[in-house]
Amino acid sequence: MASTDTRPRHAELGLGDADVLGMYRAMLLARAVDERMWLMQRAGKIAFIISGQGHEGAQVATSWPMRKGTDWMAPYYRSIASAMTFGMSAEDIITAHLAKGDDVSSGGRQMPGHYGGAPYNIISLSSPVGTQVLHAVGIAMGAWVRGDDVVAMTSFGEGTANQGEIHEAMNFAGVHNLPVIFVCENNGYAISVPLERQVAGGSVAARAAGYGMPGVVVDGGDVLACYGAAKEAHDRAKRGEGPTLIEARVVRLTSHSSDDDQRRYRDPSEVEALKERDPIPMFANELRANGILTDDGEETMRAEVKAEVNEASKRAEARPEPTPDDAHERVYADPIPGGGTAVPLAPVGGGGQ
Ligand SMILES: Cc1ncc(C[n+]2csc(CCOP(=O)(O)OP(=O)(O)O)c2C)c(N)n1
Ligand SMILES: [Mg+2]
Repeated sequence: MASTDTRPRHAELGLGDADVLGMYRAMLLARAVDERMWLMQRAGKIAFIISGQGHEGAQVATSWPMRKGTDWMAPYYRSIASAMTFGMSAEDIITAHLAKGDDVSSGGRQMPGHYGGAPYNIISLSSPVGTQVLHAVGIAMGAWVRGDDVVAMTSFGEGTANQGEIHEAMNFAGVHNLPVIFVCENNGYAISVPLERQVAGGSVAARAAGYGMPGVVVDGGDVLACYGAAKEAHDRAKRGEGPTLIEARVVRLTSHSSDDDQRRYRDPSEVEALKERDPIPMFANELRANGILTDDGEETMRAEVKAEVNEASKRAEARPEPTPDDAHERVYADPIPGGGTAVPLAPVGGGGQ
């Protein structure tokens, strides 16, 4: 039966005007940080960039129900907006990309795009795709054993969904009814390989039935649809009803990373058409249609975001570089496993055989 509720969609979902404006601002901020880091990469300050542009709507919306300080996130390399929604600041993100010595993710040890931060309950990720999905299930299992009220959320691409450990993780979470939210951000490509060459059947969410959990497909450009699916998944997990798999169909607006050129494997018309599904103007249009976002409001918000990114990059660049003396810190729990003595690093370019 058709809904007789005449309230705007966000109100039906229990969100106020300030919430949706906050979500829109979070998307703008993530995009602005992302764009700034491309410039810094081109200027030789950042080694490489692996962008979240086009994924922001799904990321902000699916992270929005997560409780800061209680829940846990195991993100992936495109999770810039997820990590920022869950607590990382613009300065944290840029500092990590610059590999500064006091970066919250790893003190300059990790590669760009390897989001994480102990103060935020965001675990550090490994470069082999999909390992974070097992970690999220482990966190949920640990919480269940301890009786803690914790929900773990993890994100990954549709190409990664074909890794063996994703099957293991989802099956285990289904068998043990664990409080996990699996968010597959399906952008249609795994680097240069299109969806039809990676996912048999065309849908990742359809696999959920085999793992005894609900599988939901949402339009990643529809922020409120993504939020609704995530809120329901979060509520289910908290009620002890187990995991959910959300497949958000998003667009990858950039090349896979700053190391490739998507014009080599995507038709120009396809790249041009992506803009139609950019979640930022899509959400802005919806907020405007409901009278929530005005021209003045948007202008102010964009100016604030720009100032925040300027300030964040200035502060991040001024932070100290890591030093050779602390190269062994933050690598092992003990400075040297077994309590040995640190071997001084050879000076760069010095000697050799
Ligand atoms: C185990 C493993 N295999 C291959 C790679 C190289 N690799 C990095 S990203 C990527 C594509 C993953 O595609 P998808 O999961 O769809 O995520 P997307 O980048 O599209 O968001 C690949 C193959 C890797 N990092 N780890
Ligand atoms: Mg992909």
